[in-house]
Amino acid sequence: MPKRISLTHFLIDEQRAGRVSADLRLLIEVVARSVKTISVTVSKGALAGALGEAGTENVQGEAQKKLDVIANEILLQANEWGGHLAAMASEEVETVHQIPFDYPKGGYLLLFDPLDGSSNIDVNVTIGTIFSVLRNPQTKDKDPTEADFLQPGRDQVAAGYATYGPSTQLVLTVGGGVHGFTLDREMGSFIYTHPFMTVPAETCEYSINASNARFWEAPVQRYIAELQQGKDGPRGSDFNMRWIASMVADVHRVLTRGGIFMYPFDEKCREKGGKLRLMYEANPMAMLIEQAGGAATTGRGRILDIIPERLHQRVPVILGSRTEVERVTSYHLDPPS
Ligand code: P6P
Repeated sequence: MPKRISLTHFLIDEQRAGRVSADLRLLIEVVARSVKTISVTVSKGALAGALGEAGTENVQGEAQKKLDVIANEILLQANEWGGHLAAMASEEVETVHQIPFDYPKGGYLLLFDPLDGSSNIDVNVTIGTIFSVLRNPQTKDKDPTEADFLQPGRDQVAAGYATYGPSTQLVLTVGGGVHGFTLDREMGSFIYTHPFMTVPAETCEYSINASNARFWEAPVQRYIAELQQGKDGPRGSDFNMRWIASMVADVHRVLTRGGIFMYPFDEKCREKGGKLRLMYEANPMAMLIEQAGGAATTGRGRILDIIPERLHQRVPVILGSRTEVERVTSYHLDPPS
C-alpha cells in the first residue's frame, strides 16, 4: 500500500517547492474544509431536508435549489475570517462579497460556483463545487471592486473543483500539474490519490447537449455530424457520447480518461454570450485542462486569454483532448469556402 499523503502534506510540499504561499495554502485548506461540509450535507439528501427548490432566484435569474444556498453560505462563512482573502465572488451573489471589517484581509480573491449541476441534485446524480483564485490587485486598505476581479484566466494562481459522486474528490492545480484527492470520510481528510492527472491528446468520446443541435453554429454542426458518421464517415472511427449536465462531472471524466466537452455558442443563448460562466466555471476548468496537457477555447480563441468585461459573463466552452479541440477550433477559424 503506497504511503497515504494528505492534502495538507501535499500543500506543505508545494509551499516548500515555492509554488504556494502560506496564505494560498491556508485558502485551499479552508476551501477543502468547506467542501467536506458540503459533501456531508449533499450525501444526506432528503434526510437533511436539503432537496428541492429554495423558492428564490440567483443573479442569473435561475431558480435556486436549497443546496445552492446552503453550499454558498458554507463557502462564504468559512472563508471570511481566515485572513487570506481580500474578497469573494459567487455565482449565487450579484456583487462582490466583501470581507467583514472586523476580520483581517489577505492578498487573494476567491471566486466559486458553490454547487454546479443543481438540476441533478434531486435525481442523485454527481454535482460539484468549482473555484478559482486570483491575486488582489488592490491595496489592503481598499475594498476590491468588481473591476479588480476582471482578470484573464491566465492570471489565476490556483483552480480546482470537488465532485460529490460515489466518492467525494478534490481536483486541484497551483500551476504544477493537476492533482486529485479522495475524501476519506472516516479520517475526515483528503488523501492524495491521483498525481499528475493528464488529458490524452486523442479521444473517441465527446460530450455535448445534442438537443441543441439545431441552434449550433455551422462549424459545430459539421464537427458533431462527422463524429456521428463513425468509421464510415470522414473521421474513420466510431465515437461515443456522454452528457451528465454537470460540468464538473463531465470535465472530471475528461481529466480522468480524455474526451472533448462542449457547450458551444448557440442561437438560444446568443444574447447572453454563451451558457457557462467565464470567471468561475470556464476559467478554472480551462486552467486545469491546460495544466493537464489539454486545450480550452471558445471555438475562436483561448479561454484563458479572454479579458473579462463582467463578473457573471458567459462564454462558449470547448475543452479537453488537444487534437479534437484544435480540430473544432480550426473549423471555426477556417470554415470550408
Ligand atoms: P443543459 C449546470 O446547470 C450547468 O451550468 C453545467 O454544469 C452543465 O454543463 C450545463 O449547465 C448543463 O446545461 O443545457 O444541458 O441543462
